Amino acid sequence: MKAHLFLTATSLVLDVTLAVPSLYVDEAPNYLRPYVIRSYATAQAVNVGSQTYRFMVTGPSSNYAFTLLDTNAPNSNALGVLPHLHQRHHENFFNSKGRYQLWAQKDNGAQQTRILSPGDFGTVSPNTTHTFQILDPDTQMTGTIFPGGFEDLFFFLGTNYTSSTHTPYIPQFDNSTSAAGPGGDLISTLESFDVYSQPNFNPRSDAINGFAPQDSIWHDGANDLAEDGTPYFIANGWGPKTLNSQHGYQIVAPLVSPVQAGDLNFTLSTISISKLPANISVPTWTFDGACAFKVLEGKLSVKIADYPIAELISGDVAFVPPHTTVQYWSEAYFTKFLFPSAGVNGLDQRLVSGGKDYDFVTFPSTWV
Ligand SMILES: [Cu+2]
Repeated sequence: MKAHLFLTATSLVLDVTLAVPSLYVDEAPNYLRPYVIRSYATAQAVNVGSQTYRFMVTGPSSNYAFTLLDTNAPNSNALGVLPHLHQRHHENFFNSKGRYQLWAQKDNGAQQTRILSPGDFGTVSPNTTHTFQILDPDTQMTGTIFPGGFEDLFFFLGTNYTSSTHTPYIPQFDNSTSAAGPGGDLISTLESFDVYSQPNFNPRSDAINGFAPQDSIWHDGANDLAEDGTPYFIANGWGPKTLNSQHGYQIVAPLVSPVQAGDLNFTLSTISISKLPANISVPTWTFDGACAFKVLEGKLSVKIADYPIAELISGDVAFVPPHTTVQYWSEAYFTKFLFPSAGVNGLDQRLVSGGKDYDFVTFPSTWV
């Protein structure tokens, strides 16, 4: 009799397990739901030239809130894409590893260029001409594009890529001498994807110490978020920071705030967190907008809705739909994640409101 009860209970558990999709996916779902996707998952990958694009959050998976993608590629002597602009999308470039150079120019403003090393950031609001070049063999660009759905461009241009080893990109040298991606003829047909070719843009080649023009501040002073719609760049650790001490220590470094996002209504930050001190319990959050946690360093524990706790390591992404409970904490002593968020009252904004201006990238050495 006891054995029979045990079997019944087991099959009950199995039934429940089958009814709820796993939190873990190999490709972003085609509808809005919580999920965790591992670094270098298949992620609907496509190759464009020698570049491999993986889509961790897509239009369909976020109800068109944003796209989060990783581009892994070898160093190249050529631009990674022909110069272009987007009329309706705000494109953000984060350096997850390696080095790449970014160029950006808005209207008749000065043409800016920076070489981004890990943790550096550049942002391109709508109607800003931009292009990039990959400089180091082990480079990963992490893009966040608002609103979602921009990945359709890459599905159109690229060739599907799956690999049983999940190697970041196919090991090969990039010997191209002209920009990867569509040629001038094709790129002019891409306006339905919100890509407008800018063939007259000449990327400046006069960068010294990784930047031009030479009156710029780059890795030698504070970087601010521009408020006038011009492109701007924030070197790792040199931007504004807030320390929130309400639930352990959390340092928020805003990369795009509501002012810069304008009508597109989003925020983007990095958040560096401590372990929880012994007397503090993990708060439960809910947000009005979709958001994602992409681990940059350390290990992040995330509990979303009724799913089991997920442990995220470097490069892994947890996606959280609007109005969904989420708890997060770190069992590592120092964990840092990239946090794109739809709306203007997401986690980063709330931590900033509850915190104070702070000059450092490390949290205090004693608990408050
Ligand atoms: Cu672009």
